[in-house]
Amino acid sequence: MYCYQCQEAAGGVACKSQKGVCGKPADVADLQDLLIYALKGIAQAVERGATRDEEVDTFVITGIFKTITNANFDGAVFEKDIAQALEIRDSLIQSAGISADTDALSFHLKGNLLDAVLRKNKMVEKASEVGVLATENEDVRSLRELLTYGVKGIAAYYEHAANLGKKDTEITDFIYKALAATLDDTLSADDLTNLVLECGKFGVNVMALLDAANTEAYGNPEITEVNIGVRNNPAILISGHDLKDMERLLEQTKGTGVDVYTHSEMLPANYYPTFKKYDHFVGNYGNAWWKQNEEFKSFNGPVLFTTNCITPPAKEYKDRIYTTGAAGFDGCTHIAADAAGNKDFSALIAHAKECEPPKEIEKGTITGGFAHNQVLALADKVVDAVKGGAIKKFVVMAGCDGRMKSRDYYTDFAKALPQDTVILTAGCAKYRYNKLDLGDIGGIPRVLDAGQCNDSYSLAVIAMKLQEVFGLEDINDLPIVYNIAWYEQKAVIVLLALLSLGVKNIHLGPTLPAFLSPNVANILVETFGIGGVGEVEQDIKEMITA
Ligand code: FSO
Ligand code: SF4
Repeated sequence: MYCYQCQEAAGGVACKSQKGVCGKPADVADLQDLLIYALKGIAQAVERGATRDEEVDTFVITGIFKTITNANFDGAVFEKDIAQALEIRDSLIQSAGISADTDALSFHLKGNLLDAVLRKNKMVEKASEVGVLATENEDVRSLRELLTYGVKGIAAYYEHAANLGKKDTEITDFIYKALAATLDDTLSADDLTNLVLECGKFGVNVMALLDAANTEAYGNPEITEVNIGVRNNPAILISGHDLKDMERLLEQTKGTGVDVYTHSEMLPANYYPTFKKYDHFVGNYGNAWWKQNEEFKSFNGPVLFTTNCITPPAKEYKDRIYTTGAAGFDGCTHIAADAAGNKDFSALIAHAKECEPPKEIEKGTITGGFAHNQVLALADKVVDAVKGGAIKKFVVMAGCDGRMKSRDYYTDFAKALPQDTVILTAGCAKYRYNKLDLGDIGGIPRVLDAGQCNDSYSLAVIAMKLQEVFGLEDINDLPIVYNIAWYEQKAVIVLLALLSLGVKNIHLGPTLPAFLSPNVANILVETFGIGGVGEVEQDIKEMITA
């Protein structure tokens, strides 16, 4: 295995042996590389004129999503998907009459790849032929991987939007174009850089598509006090990002005596008017994804993962883990959609009834729901506070949380911010400071949580609105600084999206991605002023008070 797609890559370089820091076993990492390669084969066929349908799009997008950090650890799923990907690729090649022999870019042979998967002793060899290190030039490799990870983020957000019936072939066209480009040796580093920037543009589009899908289906998020305590009923905990699954679970648990709580990235479901109507939807339990080991033990009931982030479950609760959609873990029950697209969560409900109610780990409430519509409803108040000097700066601290000690930086940074600053957040990064009670400025809370990582789109909408209100030519003239925490590939697309909107001088931490070669990192520094993070005191001086 050689994986360096997330912020926790071993030693800041790559996970290379036995198991990744995330717990992904080497054979699953190899299978993921082989699947991505097989999907790139489909992309090549599409780029050469084969006509794909929505079924192929769904397969490709879910396949990509499964390879995101902490989404799916089930080797059998990847073996099956690789075989299916090769079948799809071959039927596309055949129906379009593409000749693999005469084509300038040769297709990998079906026998080779499948054979490697089926005869495991060949797999490591084949995976290393098609994985990250297969590209020798480190800058080309870096750009190809950056593009692939951006596409992974797009695929994840696209799947949620598509689950709610929102589709856009311009976005799927780009996914094929970008995947095929990563195998194209005729492209220069400049060509790939341009594709990376284009990827950011599609990142904006896909987040806008998902925003429309979520808000049209469930209403606009609104200011909400979310309960973080518990009640005395058996319950199900739901994690991940898929709001359609959230709706299904709330509907199916109605009147059963089983309560529902959110965990980690599902917290923002509490902000949607449609979901608030369910009185058995109690609130949020616990914190960010990496704390699941202790929190799932005390929760007592079954847990449904609708997407990443899964950490390998402890034996005390492994039988209570259920997955759906792109998520998967070997030995845990996976609930797939039926032919009509419905999902049956009755097994979880029956399981919950046999379990003790959740154990209380904290009490009280946290406030959120500041997506673009809610913030714009408060626009006059916000603008007055800025004009009157009560708010001097907004600090975008969106992104991810993670288990590394170095992420204490974000709690310390939030605490050290002057009282006249407001944090704009989205994603699981918020758990580093959303229970600190940082107060408010004239009724405007000092932490405004827009929602999930994809709701970083809301933060961009808010910034553009402020730019308009203040009549500024450049979005970078706003009193907004960006101190973003990243972890996995959805954060990569959020970053590329912000760059495509012209945002400069973003600080990215706790460490810069291992997949950026020194030259590619330089391009980002020189073109966009991207920087890392240092010591809190110094960073506050440079970013806020200077
Ligand atoms: Fe990921 Fe980051 Fe959305 Fe978290 S981008 S890690 S679980 O913020 O939220 O999926
Ligand atoms: Fe390592 Fe991250 Fe890859 Fe997991 S996803 S193997 S932690 S680089």
